[in-house]
Amino acid sequence: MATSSSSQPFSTESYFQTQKPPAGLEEKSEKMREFVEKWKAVDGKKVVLVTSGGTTVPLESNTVRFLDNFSAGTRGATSAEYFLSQGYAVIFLHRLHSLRPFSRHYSHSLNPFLDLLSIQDSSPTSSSASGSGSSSTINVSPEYTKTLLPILKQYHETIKLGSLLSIEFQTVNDYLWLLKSVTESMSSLNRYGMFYLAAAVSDFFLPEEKVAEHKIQSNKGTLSLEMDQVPKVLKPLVQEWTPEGYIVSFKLETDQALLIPKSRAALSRYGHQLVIGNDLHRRKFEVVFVERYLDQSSNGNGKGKGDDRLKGTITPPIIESAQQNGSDVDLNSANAQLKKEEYKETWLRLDQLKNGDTANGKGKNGEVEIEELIIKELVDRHQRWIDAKQ
Ligand code: 9Z3
Repeated sequence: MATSSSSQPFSTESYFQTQKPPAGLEEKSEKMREFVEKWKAVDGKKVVLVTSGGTTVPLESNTVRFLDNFSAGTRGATSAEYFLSQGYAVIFLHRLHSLRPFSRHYSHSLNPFLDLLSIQDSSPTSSSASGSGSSSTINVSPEYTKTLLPILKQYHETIKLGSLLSIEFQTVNDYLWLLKSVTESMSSLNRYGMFYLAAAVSDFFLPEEKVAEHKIQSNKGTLSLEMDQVPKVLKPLVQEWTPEGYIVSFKLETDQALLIPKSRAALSRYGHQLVIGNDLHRRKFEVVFVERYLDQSSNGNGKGKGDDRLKGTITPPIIESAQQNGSDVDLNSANAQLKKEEYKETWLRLDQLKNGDTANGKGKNGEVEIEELIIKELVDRHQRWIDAKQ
């Protein structure tokens, strides 16, 4: 299974030239295109792409084994609900079988839906579900009605409006093709499109020519794998596929000290609007928004100080060319330019969860979720992004 690493790393372009599109791509793309067109026709309607869940990397084409990325899909499913309640139309691009908006409240492990129900024996005249022999009605137990009702209402409202489109992926290849396709459709929304990239995307993959056809046999002893790097599609996404979109990526770290530097590096590298940093163990009650803007004098993209300043979206050209061409760069002018560059960090916390609570629970009493705070902040920023163009 060991493969040679002598080949060039994949660029985004060479990736899409060499790796086959997944089955069903056309059909899913068409659905996403239609959804975007429908909502584009509604004046002022904002559309968000929420990506959610982990991507797999199959080790065999008749897949028995695969590598996975950690994510239950909680962040994405929860956020999608809050975007809907803020009036957005939502494309929910998610890992097959991961959590989904609304039904996530009653996942089989956390809150099995059968536990909500009770059986009531009915008189022969009442309209009821028929069981074996006797006639019974199934009710939601009164103690659960209060929490279920608002969820059910929002769910029905969403169905009625048609404001949620769910599309599934499984492998990192599915994800990349679908992301490219939906981004192309959404680019026509200009600033009314937001990208909320919460899926946990593999950094490594096995190109199809290196994938074993059949189940890898264990009788050879150890298994060595050498994987190729997944191309950084965020760069063309920001700079070519949808230059006007409001783009939010997530940075996941397990070492808290790396969160801000890595988030800043991502902003500087891709030039998008916002990175949300989260630590694996603290992600349910603490995240950090990292943004970048250039001051007025740096390269023309900033708009002065104060609340109305436009967040910078441009990597200083001198750094950009240094990144592309190696290190041949005038360090003095690069430094001068970087000094004018500013980053801003904003921490969002569910304070009540700070002491001693497990990182895997929701807010106390199931009431407060950090995604509610995140989405409120984002809706604000997105509106400012739209207004800044006018
Ligand atoms: C995230 O960081 C998400 O917040 C989580 C959510 C995956 C932690 P859950 O679904 O977890 O609620 O269980 N997503 C992005 C992870 C990622 O792959 N980021 C890349 C990186 O960190 C950049 S795109 O390098």
